[in-house]
Amino acid sequence: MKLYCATGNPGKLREFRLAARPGIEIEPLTGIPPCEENGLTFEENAAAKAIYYSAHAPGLLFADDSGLEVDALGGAPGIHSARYAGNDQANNERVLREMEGVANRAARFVCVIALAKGGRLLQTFRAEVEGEILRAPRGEEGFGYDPLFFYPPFGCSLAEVPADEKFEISHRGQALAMMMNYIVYTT
Ligand code: ITT
Repeated sequence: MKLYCATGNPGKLREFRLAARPGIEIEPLTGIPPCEENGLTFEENAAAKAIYYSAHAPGLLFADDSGLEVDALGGAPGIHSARYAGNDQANNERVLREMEGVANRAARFVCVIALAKGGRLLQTFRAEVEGEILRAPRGEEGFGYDPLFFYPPFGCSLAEVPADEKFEISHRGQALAMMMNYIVYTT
């Protein structure tokens, strides 16, 4: 079975591919103009992307809306994570600046994956991973805010572990596992 995924983010795509398993191929959907993201929640944005892109896919398609929520910033950057300051480096710099002198470093990554077929939403899957915002970036792996995200059980940032180790515990890895179960048992 081919499972289509829609994303313009190469970091996400690398991680999506780790969800492939015998009998289920993960195939990027390309060449479709980007979808507008006007929703107020991760669920609304993930659903909008999956509905839009699945109308152009020959089978099941999923899309992910995800981001970083920092408690001391009232949940920002949240759904604005991708474009908080313009690009990954500027986004990280902005979070570090806003967190200067702040003692409460609690944060989480959130991922909502929406699964759709032929322009119709089937289901959404939400997962989160808890961590802390570092005082300086650490590591070269991953993408986005990974260098700032300290994950206590690993004792390092998510940019200091290989993609498959991050995927085992990450918001995206967990949401994809939920989606895979749904596909195996209900479609
Ligand atoms: P698509 O909509 O095309 O999939 P996007 O990057 O615009 O790509 P989002 O709107 O969902 O996707 O924004 C997600 C942003 O949240 C992403 O660009 C990162 O800045 C951040 N993010 C999400 N998951 C992350 C992760 O696993 N590690 C680090 N940063 C992450």
